[in-house]
Amino acid sequence: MPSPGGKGRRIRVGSMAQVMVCIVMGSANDWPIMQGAAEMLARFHIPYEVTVSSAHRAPQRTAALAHKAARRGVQVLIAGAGGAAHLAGVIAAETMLPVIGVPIDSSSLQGLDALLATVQMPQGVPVATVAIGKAGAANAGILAAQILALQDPDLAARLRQYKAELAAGVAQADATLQAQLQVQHDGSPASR
Ligand code: AIR
Repeated sequence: MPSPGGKGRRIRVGSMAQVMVCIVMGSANDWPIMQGAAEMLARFHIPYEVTVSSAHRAPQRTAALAHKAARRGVQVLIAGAGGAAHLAGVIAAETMLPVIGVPIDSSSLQGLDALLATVQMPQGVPVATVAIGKAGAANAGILAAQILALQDPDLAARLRQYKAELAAGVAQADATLQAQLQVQHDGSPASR
Protein backbone atom coordinates (compact mmCIF):
# COMPACT_ATOMS: atom_id res chain seq x y z
CA MET A 1 0.00 0.00 0.00
CA PRO A 2 1.46 3.39 -0.95
CA SER A 3 1.98 6.47 1.18
CA PRO A 4 0.04 9.48 -0.04
CA GLY A 5 1.57 11.55 -2.86
CA GLY A 6 3.78 14.56 -2.29
CA LYS A 7 3.80 17.96 -4.03
CA GLY A 8 1.92 17.69 -7.32
CA ARG A 9 2.51 13.93 -7.41
CA ARG A 10 -0.10 11.22 -7.31
CA ILE A 11 0.50 7.66 -6.35
CA ARG A 12 -1.16 5.46 -8.95
CA VAL A 13 -2.14 1.90 -8.07
CA GLY A 14 -3.44 -0.78 -10.42
CA SER A 15 -2.29 -2.78 -13.42
CA MET A 16 -4.34 -0.90 -16.06
CA ALA A 17 -3.03 2.45 -17.28
CA GLN A 18 -6.38 4.15 -16.79
CA VAL A 19 -7.04 5.43 -13.29
CA MET A 20 -10.75 4.95 -12.49
CA VAL A 21 -10.98 6.45 -8.99
CA CYS A 22 -9.18 9.43 -7.51
CA ILE A 23 -8.88 9.53 -3.71
CA VAL A 24 -8.30 13.07 -2.46
CA MET A 25 -7.51 13.94 1.17
CA GLY A 26 -7.42 17.29 2.94
CA SER A 27 -4.16 16.34 4.63
CA ALA A 28 -1.61 13.56 4.43
CA ASN A 29 -2.56 12.99 8.07
CA ASP A 30 -5.92 11.64 6.82
CA TRP A 31 -4.19 8.69 5.12
CA PRO A 32 -4.52 6.18 8.00
CA ILE A 33 -8.31 6.53 7.63
CA MET A 34 -8.50 6.92 3.86
CA GLN A 35 -6.32 3.86 3.40
CA GLY A 36 -9.54 1.89 4.00
CA ALA A 37 -10.95 3.22 0.70
CA ALA A 38 -7.74 2.33 -1.12
CA GLU A 39 -7.79 -1.19 0.31
CA MET A 40 -11.32 -1.78 -0.97
CA LEU A 41 -10.46 -0.50 -4.44
CA ALA A 42 -7.41 -2.77 -4.51
CA ARG A 43 -9.53 -5.71 -3.38
CA PHE A 44 -11.85 -5.19 -6.36
CA HIS A 45 -8.91 -4.65 -8.76
CA ILE A 46 -9.86 -1.04 -9.49
CA PRO A 47 -6.97 1.21 -10.55
CA TYR A 48 -6.88 4.31 -8.38
CA GLU A 49 -4.67 7.20 -7.38
CA VAL A 50 -4.20 9.03 -4.09
CA THR A 51 -3.44 12.70 -3.68
CA VAL A 52 -3.55 15.48 -1.07
CA SER A 53 -5.41 18.72 -1.73
CA SER A 54 -7.09 21.13 0.67
CA ALA A 55 -10.19 23.17 -0.12
CA HIS A 56 -8.87 25.87 2.22
CA ARG A 57 -5.08 25.65 2.07
CA ALA A 58 -4.87 24.98 -1.67
CA PRO A 59 -8.16 26.02 -3.28
CA GLN A 60 -6.71 26.46 -6.79
CA ARG A 61 -5.06 23.05 -6.74
CA THR A 62 -8.36 21.53 -5.58
CA ALA A 63 -10.38 23.23 -8.35
CA ALA A 64 -7.84 22.24 -11.02
CA LEU A 65 -7.86 18.64 -9.84
CA ALA A 66 -11.65 18.52 -10.05
CA HIS A 67 -11.72 20.22 -13.49
CA LYS A 68 -9.21 17.82 -15.00
CA ALA A 69 -10.50 14.58 -13.49
CA ALA A 70 -13.12 13.73 -16.14
CA ARG A 71 -10.74 14.61 -19.01
CA ARG A 72 -8.19 12.24 -17.49
CA GLY A 73 -10.73 9.40 -17.53
CA VAL A 74 -11.38 9.32 -13.78
CA GLN A 75 -14.95 8.13 -13.16
CA VAL A 76 -15.46 8.57 -9.42
CA LEU A 77 -13.86 10.90 -6.87
CA ILE A 78 -13.56 10.04 -3.19
CA ALA A 79 -12.81 13.05 -0.96
CA GLY A 80 -11.93 12.73 2.73
CA ALA A 81 -11.38 15.65 5.08
CA GLY A 82 -11.75 16.54 8.74
CA GLY A 83 -12.87 19.62 10.66
CA ALA A 84 -14.52 22.24 8.42
CA ALA A 85 -14.53 19.62 5.68
CA HIS A 86 -15.41 21.42 2.45
CA LEU A 87 -13.20 19.31 0.18
CA ALA A 88 -15.88 16.99 -1.19
CA GLY A 89 -18.33 19.86 -1.69
CA VAL A 90 -15.83 22.08 -3.48
CA ILE A 91 -14.82 19.21 -5.77
CA ALA A 92 -18.50 18.41 -6.46
CA ALA A 93 -19.03 22.05 -7.41
CA GLU A 94 -16.33 21.77 -10.08
CA THR A 95 -17.14 18.42 -11.72
CA MET A 96 -20.05 16.34 -12.99
CA LEU A 97 -18.39 13.12 -11.81
CA PRO A 98 -19.94 11.43 -8.77
CA VAL A 99 -18.22 12.56 -5.56
CA ILE A 100 -18.20 10.44 -2.40
CA GLY A 101 -17.41 12.36 0.79
CA VAL A 102 -15.71 10.78 3.80
CA PRO A 103 -15.92 12.79 7.06
CA ILE A 104 -12.66 12.27 8.99
CA ASP A 105 -12.59 12.23 12.80
CA SER A 106 -9.43 14.32 13.07
CA SER A 107 -10.69 17.23 15.18
CA SER A 108 -11.73 17.77 18.79
CA LEU A 109 -15.35 17.32 17.65
CA GLN A 110 -14.50 13.76 16.54
CA GLY A 111 -15.82 14.08 13.02
CA LEU A 112 -19.27 15.48 13.74
CA ASP A 113 -18.09 18.79 12.27
CA ALA A 114 -16.75 17.03 9.17
CA LEU A 115 -19.96 15.00 8.81
CA LEU A 116 -22.16 18.10 8.82
CA ALA A 117 -19.83 20.05 6.53
CA THR A 118 -19.73 17.18 4.04
CA VAL A 119 -23.36 16.05 4.10
CA GLN A 120 -25.19 19.39 4.21
CA MET A 121 -24.76 20.32 0.57
CA PRO A 122 -27.18 22.74 -1.05
CA GLN A 123 -29.67 21.38 -3.56
CA GLY A 124 -28.06 20.95 -6.97
CA VAL A 125 -24.61 19.86 -5.80
CA PRO A 126 -24.80 16.36 -4.31
CA VAL A 127 -22.06 14.64 -2.32
CA ALA A 128 -22.67 10.99 -1.46
CA THR A 129 -21.63 11.18 2.18
CA VAL A 130 -20.63 8.02 4.03
CA ALA A 131 -20.05 7.35 7.74
CA ILE A 132 -17.39 9.10 9.82
CA GLY A 133 -13.96 7.52 9.85
CA LYS A 134 -12.72 4.04 8.96
CA ALA A 135 -16.07 2.41 8.15
CA GLY A 136 -16.96 5.37 5.97
CA ALA A 137 -13.66 5.22 4.09
CA ALA A 138 -14.11 1.51 3.39
CA ASN A 139 -17.72 2.11 2.33
CA ALA A 140 -16.56 4.88 0.00
CA GLY A 141 -14.36 2.34 -1.77
CA ILE A 142 -17.23 -0.13 -2.00
CA LEU A 143 -19.68 2.52 -3.23
CA ALA A 144 -17.21 3.61 -5.92
CA ALA A 145 -16.92 -0.04 -6.95
CA GLN A 146 -20.72 -0.36 -7.11
CA ILE A 147 -20.94 2.71 -9.37
CA LEU A 148 -18.26 1.34 -11.70
CA ALA A 149 -19.87 -2.11 -11.65
CA LEU A 150 -22.90 -0.72 -13.51
CA GLN A 151 -20.71 -0.85 -16.65
CA ASP A 152 -18.45 -3.77 -15.70
CA PRO A 153 -19.95 -7.27 -15.25
CA ASP A 154 -16.65 -8.75 -13.98
CA LEU A 155 -16.47 -6.12 -11.26
CA ALA A 156 -20.15 -6.76 -10.43
CA ALA A 157 -19.30 -10.45 -9.96
CA ARG A 158 -16.45 -9.54 -7.57
CA LEU A 159 -18.86 -7.35 -5.58
CA ARG A 160 -21.43 -10.16 -5.41
CA GLN A 161 -18.70 -12.47 -4.09
CA TYR A 162 -17.76 -9.88 -1.44
CA LYS A 163 -21.39 -9.55 -0.30
CA ALA A 164 -21.72 -13.33 -0.18
CA GLU A 165 -18.61 -13.47 2.04
CA LEU A 166 -20.12 -10.81 4.32
CA ALA A 167 -23.30 -12.87 4.69
CA ALA A 168 -21.32 -16.07 5.27
CA GLY A 169 -19.37 -14.27 8.00
CA VAL A 170 -22.61 -13.38 9.79
CA ALA A 171 -23.89 -16.97 9.55
CA GLN A 172 -20.54 -18.21 10.87
CA ALA A 173 -20.60 -15.72 13.77
CA ASP A 174 -24.12 -16.85 14.65
CA ALA A 175 -23.14 -20.54 14.55
CA THR A 176 -20.20 -19.83 16.90
CA LEU A 177 -22.43 -17.85 19.28
CA GLN A 178 -25.11 -20.57 19.31
CA ALA A 179 -22.46 -23.18 20.13
CA GLN A 180 -21.13 -21.05 23.02
CA LEU A 181 -24.65 -20.48 24.37
CA GLN A 182 -25.37 -24.21 24.13
CA VAL A 183 -22.24 -25.02 26.19
CA GLN A 184 -23.27 -22.40 28.80
CA HIS A 185 -26.81 -23.76 28.89
CA ASP A 186 -25.69 -27.40 29.18
CA GLY A 187 -23.33 -26.41 32.01
CA SER A 188 -25.86 -24.39 34.00
CA PRO A 189 -27.37 -25.98 37.17
CA ALA A 190 -30.94 -25.48 35.89
CA SER A 191 -30.34 -27.69 32.86
CA ARG A 192 -28.88 -30.59 34.85
N1 AIR B 1 -8.41 20.09 6.32
C1 AIR B 1 -7.34 20.50 5.66
N2 AIR B 1 -7.68 21.52 4.86
C2 AIR B 1 -8.96 21.75 5.01
C3 AIR B 1 -9.45 20.85 5.94
N3 AIR B 1 -10.71 20.77 6.37
C4 AIR B 1 -8.53 19.02 7.30
C5 AIR B 1 -7.77 17.76 6.93
C6 AIR B 1 -7.48 17.13 8.27
C7 AIR B 1 -7.57 18.29 9.26
O1 AIR B 1 -7.97 19.41 8.51
O2 AIR B 1 -8.57 16.94 6.09
O3 AIR B 1 -8.43 16.13 8.63
C8 AIR B 1 -6.25 18.58 9.95
O4 AIR B 1 -5.24 18.70 8.97
P1 AIR B 1 -3.69 18.79 9.41
O5 AIR B 1 -2.92 18.81 8.10
O6 AIR B 1 -3.54 20.05 10.19
O7 AIR B 1 -3.41 17.57 10.23
